[in-house]
Amino acid sequence: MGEDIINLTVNGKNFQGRNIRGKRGQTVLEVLKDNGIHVPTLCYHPRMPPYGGCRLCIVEIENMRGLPPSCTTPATDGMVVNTHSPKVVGVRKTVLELLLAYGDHNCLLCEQTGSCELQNLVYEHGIDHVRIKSEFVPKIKDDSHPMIVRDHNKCVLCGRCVRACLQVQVNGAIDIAARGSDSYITTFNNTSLAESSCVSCGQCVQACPVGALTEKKSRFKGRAWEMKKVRTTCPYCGVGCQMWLHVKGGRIVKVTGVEEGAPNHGRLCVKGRFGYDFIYSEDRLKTPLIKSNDGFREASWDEALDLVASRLKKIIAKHGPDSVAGVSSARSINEDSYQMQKLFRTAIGTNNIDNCARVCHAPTVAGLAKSFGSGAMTNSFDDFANAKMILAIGTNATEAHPVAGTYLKNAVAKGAELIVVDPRRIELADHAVLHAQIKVGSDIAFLNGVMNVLINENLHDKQYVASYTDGFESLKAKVMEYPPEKAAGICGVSAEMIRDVARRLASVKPALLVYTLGITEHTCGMNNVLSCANLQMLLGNVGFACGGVNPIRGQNNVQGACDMGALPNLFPGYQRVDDPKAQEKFKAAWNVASLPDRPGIMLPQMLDGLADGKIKAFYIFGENLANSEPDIKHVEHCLSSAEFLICQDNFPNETTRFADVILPAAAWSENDGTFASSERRISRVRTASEAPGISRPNWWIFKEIARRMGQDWKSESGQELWDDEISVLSPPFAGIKYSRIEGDGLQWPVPTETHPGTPVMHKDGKFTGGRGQFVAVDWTPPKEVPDAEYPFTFCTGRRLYHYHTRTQTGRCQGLNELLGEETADISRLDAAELGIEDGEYIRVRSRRGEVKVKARVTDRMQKGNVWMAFHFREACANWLTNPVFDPVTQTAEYKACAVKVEKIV
Ligand SMILES: Nc1nc2c(c(=O)[nH]1)N[C@H]1C(S)=C(S)[C@@H](COP(=O)(O)OP(=O)(O)OC[C@H]3O[C@@H](n4cnc5c(=O)[nH]c(N)nc54)[C@H](O)[C@@H]3O)O[C@H]1N2
Ligand SMILES: Nc1nc2c(c(=O)[nH]1)N[C@H]1C(S)=C(S)[C@@H](COP(=O)(O)OP(=O)(O)OC[C@H]3O[C@@H](n4cnc5c(=O)[nH]c(N)nc54)[C@H](O)[C@@H]3O)O[C@H]1N2
Ligand code: SF4
Ligand code: SF4
Ligand code: SF4
Ligand SMILES: [Mo]
Repeated sequence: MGEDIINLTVNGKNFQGRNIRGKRGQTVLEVLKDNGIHVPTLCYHPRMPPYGGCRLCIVEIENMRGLPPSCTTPATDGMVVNTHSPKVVGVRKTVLELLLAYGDHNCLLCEQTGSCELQNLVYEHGIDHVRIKSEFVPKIKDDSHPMIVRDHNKCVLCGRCVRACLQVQVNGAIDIAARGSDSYITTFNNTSLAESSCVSCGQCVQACPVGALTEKKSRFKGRAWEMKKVRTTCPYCGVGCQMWLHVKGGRIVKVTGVEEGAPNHGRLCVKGRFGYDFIYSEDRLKTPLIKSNDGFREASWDEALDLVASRLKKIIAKHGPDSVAGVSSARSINEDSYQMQKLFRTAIGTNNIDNCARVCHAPTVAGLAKSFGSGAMTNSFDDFANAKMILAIGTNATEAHPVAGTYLKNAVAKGAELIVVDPRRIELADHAVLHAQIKVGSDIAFLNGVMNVLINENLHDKQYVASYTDGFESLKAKVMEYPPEKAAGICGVSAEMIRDVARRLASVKPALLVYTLGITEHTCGMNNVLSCANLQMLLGNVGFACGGVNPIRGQNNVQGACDMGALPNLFPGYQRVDDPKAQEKFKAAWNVASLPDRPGIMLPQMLDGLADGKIKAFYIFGENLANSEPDIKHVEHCLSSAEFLICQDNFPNETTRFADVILPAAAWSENDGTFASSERRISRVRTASEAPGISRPNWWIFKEIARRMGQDWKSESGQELWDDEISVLSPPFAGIKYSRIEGDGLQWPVPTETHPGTPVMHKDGKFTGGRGQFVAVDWTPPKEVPDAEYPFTFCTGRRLYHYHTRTQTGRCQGLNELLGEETADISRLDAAELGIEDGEYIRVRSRRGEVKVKARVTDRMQKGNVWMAFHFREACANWLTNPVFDPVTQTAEYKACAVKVEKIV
């Protein structure tokens, strides 16, 4: 310990005469900053490698020549430093004057005024005029990008944007061109930003110290000193990025990443940074609506809620409580999902409650529970950046979980090996040492092949397997049926590649496995998950930092919807509804004489139940099933068969068309509550603006319905719900209280109020379920495979710029410009065979339906495959997808069916 501490003398006796302590390995600037000594900087950024370009952080150091930049000079023991000698200050002033002379820094006309670091430094140095004459020639602004304005005239060439793009986000869309005073920031090939490889994450804007990079959306909406900053959690994906909402007059004007906050450490992606203005859309639902002869009519809360309660009571009286079903929202806060499942279990009396984990990670929840005893992601996002070996299988992180994607790319930049298994050549594959471009739906064959090699070549972790797991012999017997040559025949990559993958994985310990829907959305989804768990246990990789099995959860709060018991078989905190002890506990807590003790039905059974009359009333909270479920025609038939349909949303959507009552809810930034991210982190969500019209918080709506059905619930706020009910009733969250998660959230399990949280699960061979369980599985093909009539494999997913059915991203300025319509992605070879040009409209047809859609011809697709997303109604993939399901978890096979592709003549 002792020798790691170094002592410096800074500014002699002027600095209170005390020595300054630092740690060996720190730069002079870091030591100064840690000790609260101000040194002017422009190019320095705490989360980027030092650059030494701006010459402002220069200092005088005894026995060292010149004026070294403190940001690149290593601090050493005994160093004597002067940060503000007349010489140093003189040079700094000259540097600042040069910057002013060689630019157009008219603060009156600058968006950044008040938060500009150059402005602050000029003021600090008392500069009131510029002595230097320059022949500065103004450059043209780049206004091409929908979100970002670039004004080279204000650029101070600090290089922060370049490092933000290359080293933080790992995109490399921009660079510094030319030398000396001719330098400027450019894109490759000197295109406009709009035409460049920029992915619109805005990290460069956040990093820019001056007004050279600004956000279009926030222009003239508010200046730094007028804005209040509210910390909250991103409303989109399951990474759970922490953000500052810059709010003026009750309106969000800008969003930035929380630099010192976990998990994102200042990073955001395009949706998190620019996808907030749907909140203020004129289309928001503002008042309850009741179906009338000619559409919907406005109603008061009393009328709408009385109607809901009385219709539900009648239906229950006539058909029993199990004739009612509902889905909770994975988009809104934990406290809302808790209330909804409580309404269903107490006032209605059924366990027919589910959430969109059903279409997503239900195979994870069930599969990992079987293998490890807990269905959650085992590790943390920080591990992604620090892992040495990564297997990314069926996950398109750079588009679907972009900040997690940046960590994977950071790891590669630091020397990690990344192996990508995906039918498409996704962006991650460009960073990978190997890309196994397997056939859709062939993962088990591939993984069994890899495990076959591991065992046959004696590369597995025998000690780990023997000490901590059960079932190895049956796994071994099964994978022996998959020699690499046979596996290769099924999955379409070479046997050599399978061997290579196995040997590489075994060469580094631990390796981290990350997967998402390429694994789960199959009829063999749960078996795929078991296979991933098998591989990681065989390699002895579970229970270690930078290892584990990491299913990145999709929605911002899908982890939470499951945690809260919006599942047919579980109370909050993963307590089984059929466990008598849990029954007693929840009966007492919820003050009811009985609770349903048989697991309820799952989402697909609910929809079919509507069609066959078993389900009479259906409550859809924050889901747009008419676009997101497979086979839209069938889904719409089911929805239109409902005797009574309640929709609770922020917007009218394709699903609310079928509703009898529409309840308008407060949205993300209008609520106080919590989200649970993929890494099991419970983080705060905070109110920044007022809900429009008379819309109300979701939890309030459920409470009011419960009251009308005879239940008297006490909690009056998100905090009361969490602190007094949820954390008290759920052992994994027992130690989490709002007071503990003011800043960064906590990662469950957090059993006590002094417990620090759990970044890595199943440590020291102690699996949540006792011992790790190998479950041997066989490969099974997708239910519908290509044939002569429908010769293409159809696979679906998402794209960077939109989120699901676009109720939100479709209403954000700029995002539609970045991606305005759906395409069907096909390979060059298929396009050539069919005579299809890039950009031409084609027809894609399946046994369920057809869409007219633009063709996108790309090298990223393999021959024989067609790929689409489900973001746009007209060309939504779900007109075509196949409603067949994983038999255990009822997750739909969104990732595979058969289609034909036709030229439109
Ligand atoms: N931009 C954006 N981000 C989102 C969302 C969004 O709508 N838009 N939605 C969020 C949600 S809810 C979720 S669940 C996540 C989903 O995140 P992801 O699962 O990463 O996204 P997908 O595009 O559905 O599919 C992932 C990858 O699986 C591959 N794949 C398909 N079939 C197979 C297969 O059989 N084997 C293998 N190995 N790979 C296969 C696909 O080619 C694709 O690259 O994204 C979240 N983030
Ligand atoms: N073809 C294909 N289809 C898929 C998938 C796929 O990979 N391929 N993936 C599936 C997956 S993983 C998922 S998660 C689903 C997603 O499917 P959905 O959840 O149906 O899609 P969203 O568009 O996110 O719908 C969320 C709804 O909730 C509303 N909402 C948002 N926040 C709130 C709130 O705070 N309160 C209330 N009351 N409402 C709110 C939004 O306005 C929107 O109408 O799609 C599935 N469908
Ligand atoms: S917005 Fe992101 S990708 Fe685009 S230039 Fe800036 S940092 Fe790079
Ligand atoms: S654009 Fe901004 S961040 Fe980039 S070099 Fe210029 S001043 Fe620095
Ligand atoms: S990565 Fe996910 S959580 Fe983070 S900003 Fe993007 S959408 Fe939001
Ligand atoms: Mo999802």
